[in-house]
Amino acid sequence: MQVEAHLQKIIERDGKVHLTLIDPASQAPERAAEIALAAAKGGTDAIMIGGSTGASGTLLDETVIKIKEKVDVPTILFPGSSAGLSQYADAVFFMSLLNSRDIGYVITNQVLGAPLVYRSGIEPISMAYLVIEPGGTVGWVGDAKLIPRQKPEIAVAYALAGKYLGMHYTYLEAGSGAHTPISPQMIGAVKRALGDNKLIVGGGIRDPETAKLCAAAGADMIVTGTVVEEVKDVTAKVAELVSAIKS
Ligand code: 1GP
Repeated sequence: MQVEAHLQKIIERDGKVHLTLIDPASQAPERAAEIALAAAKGGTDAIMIGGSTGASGTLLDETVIKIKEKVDVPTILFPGSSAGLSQYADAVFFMSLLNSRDIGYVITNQVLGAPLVYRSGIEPISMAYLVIEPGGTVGWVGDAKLIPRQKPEIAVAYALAGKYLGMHYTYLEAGSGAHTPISPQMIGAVKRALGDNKLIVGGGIRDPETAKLCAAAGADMIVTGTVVEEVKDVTAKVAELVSAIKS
């Protein structure tokens, strides 16, 4: 499956993409697969699998395998380090945390992981990953020099640097469970600078209104994780989010 081309087609057809993030550390693989199936029934376009802590090894492999048994939508790894790779996924967001102070998150983990990506045939999708205030766990783990919420121009400068380095996607991350998502002003400024390059936005998006606001501001893809893991009726919640961003 060519995942990047597949997502591009969805953008051409629907305007926007919805991604469901599942953290293997949050539940057993069987439950992760149930959530993924329910999200797919609600209309999500792909399942992202990963997390900042504990999403590796057998637990990660089993989570990917179980999810793939249940759903047809693509599975995309969202690794917190080179340990976040699994040969069973369709693709990986091959990302560099550009505003990290730790060279490990900028390039060393990528060097360690690249041979596995090469051997396994997982599709790498190049991505500039930018952590914005408040940043949450990923900001702390990734030693990010957090981009201030009210400074879109700094996010624009990073996004342009990523684009000029050849990255296809830019991800504005507020941190999983953030109390405030990325501001529409920052999303709009970054999308204007990126042009055709794809913009993903996530962190703290819990309801259709916020998802719609982020999509209308210029996000090509919206990620929701926490809300999907917490809610009882996953299919209904995802359907609400999907219809809000695609309408
Ligand atoms: C985290 O952006 C993602 O990496 C999703 O965030 O868990 O807050 O939806 P939430």
